[in-house]
Amino acid sequence: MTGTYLLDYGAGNVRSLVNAVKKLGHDITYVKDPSDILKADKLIFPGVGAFGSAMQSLHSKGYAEPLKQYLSLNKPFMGICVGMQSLFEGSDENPDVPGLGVIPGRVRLFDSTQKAVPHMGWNTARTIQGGERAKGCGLEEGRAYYFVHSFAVPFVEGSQEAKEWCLTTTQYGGEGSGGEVFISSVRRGNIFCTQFHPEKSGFAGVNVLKAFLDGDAAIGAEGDAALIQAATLAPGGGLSILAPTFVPEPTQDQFTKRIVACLDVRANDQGDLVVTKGDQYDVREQSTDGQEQGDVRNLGKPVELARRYFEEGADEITFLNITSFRNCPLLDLPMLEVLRRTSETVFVPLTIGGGIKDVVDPDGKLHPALEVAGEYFRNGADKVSIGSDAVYAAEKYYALGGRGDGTSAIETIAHAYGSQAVVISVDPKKVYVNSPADAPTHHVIQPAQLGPNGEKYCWYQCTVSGGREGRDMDVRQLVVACQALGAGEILLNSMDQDGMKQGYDLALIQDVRSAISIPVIASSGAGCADHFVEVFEKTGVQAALAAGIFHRREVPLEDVKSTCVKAGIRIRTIDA
Ligand code: 1PR
Repeated sequence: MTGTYLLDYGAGNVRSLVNAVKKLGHDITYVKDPSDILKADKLIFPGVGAFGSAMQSLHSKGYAEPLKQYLSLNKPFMGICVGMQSLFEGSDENPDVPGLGVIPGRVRLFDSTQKAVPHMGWNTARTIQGGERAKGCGLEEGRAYYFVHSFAVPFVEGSQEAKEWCLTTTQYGGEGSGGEVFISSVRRGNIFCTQFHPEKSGFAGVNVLKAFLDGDAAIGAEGDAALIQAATLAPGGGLSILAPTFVPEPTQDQFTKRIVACLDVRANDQGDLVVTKGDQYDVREQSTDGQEQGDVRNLGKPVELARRYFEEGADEITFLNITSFRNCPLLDLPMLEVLRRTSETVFVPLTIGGGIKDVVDPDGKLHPALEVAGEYFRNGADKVSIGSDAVYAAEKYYALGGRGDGTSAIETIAHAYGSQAVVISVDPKKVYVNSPADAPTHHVIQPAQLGPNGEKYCWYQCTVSGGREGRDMDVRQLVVACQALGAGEILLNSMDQDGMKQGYDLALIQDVRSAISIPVIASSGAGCADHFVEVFEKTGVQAALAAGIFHRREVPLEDVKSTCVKAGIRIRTIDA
């Protein structure tokens, strides 16, 4: 069968891409056999995870040679993220594993000394050569696209890859913060690849996919027709071509801060899955005298709310299954259906948390956390968020003298799907002390306000099971261990601030930020748009999350974004 084919090697969420393609009115067939590759009229390769495992999968499934052949025939091809990186000669991520070598150049690790790595979030893609080569690609100057990667091909002016292949560049980091310019998309002949994820880039990304699927993405521009004519297949599979002359315009860092909408989900007393919201993690209505606990608060339906937030401009959506500290058998994961349905209409990154751990089915069958996470990825999640299990993993890390043994959920999932897919959800609670000597094994700070008995100091205790149990570990110990084990991002809640609408816990966030280099999402306490400005300006955090004010329509997402823009904070403006 001819048509559009998807080259999937089972490494992550391809559901969103498939849904986007279908939504655009096209059919897509999964490559199941190497011979399918040459049957394709158009081929999409959405690489996810590590470079080495992607290349190994291509070879072990027998896809590498037909893929090279397909590319040499100059048939329409779209590579996404690792799907683009695999076309280069190799990557520092797995130095011993060669790439396909179709494009000269190597993929390098970002420098994390002055900026958070992975580069995770929205950034623009600047076309070079005055945008001529971008014609027909659906790319728009100035619009933001979603990136999530630690490795990229540096843009080196005058290099072969820059002259012959580079379509857009993107800068991550500004002057004085380790700014690096990299190749964010390539195009030559019918080969078009993006480092960013069009299927996760809202309407801007859907336009890029549409251009490719509707036919003119790679061959429309006149300039490229000339380039195609000049192309000859060089020994070693690379295309040699007459270099065009161009002067690239300076790129600028346009990396934006992310606004995340969070949906805490659980079954209510009637057994319906609802979005709920607690105050300091208590999600039940209180009687007027505060003596009795009422029903679980019901703030809406998960799929409908997620869709609303996507349309209102949320940069990411996070679902937390908050009662999954109970055993949640793999056979009965209600959030799978929520994800499946959400990914049909929501084209921004989706994170799922709660219950990412080893689970046991009623028949006694054990499913490792990696398998649980795999189910979620296949059903539309881009990241999983680990709570309680991360605390246990960190405890083990310290018990082993500061190393992992490769078995924790963090390690196994990061190894298979990449660090960027592993978020750690932290549920800390303040413990006040009179002096640092009162908590000698913990990292103690001076909070902005004194404790209830005039205490000047506090430490942040990690909890498990949705805050029900405190552990002998402070938040700094936890995040340091989780980063070392391979986590790619921290979702930093605060049990004290949750639902209180008094603003984020800035001291906590600053403390965590200073301890690690992976991105941090500030969470808990947003009560107005200015709280977002405050947390971005005072802590430099990469993302800020809120729940209650969005669910109750007290502060529209649009107001949060416009307030941040007015304050000079770079934010992805809402597109349509
Ligand atoms: O331990 O891996 O099964 O994960 C359980 C997950 O469920 C954790 O991510 C944990 O944070 C979450 N969770 C468990 N119990 C609750 C609860 O509220 N009773 N929710 C809970 C955590 C906090 C945030 C909230 C922000 C913003 N909720 O997710 O959305 O505080 O709220 P706000 O803007 O209204 O202040 P595991």
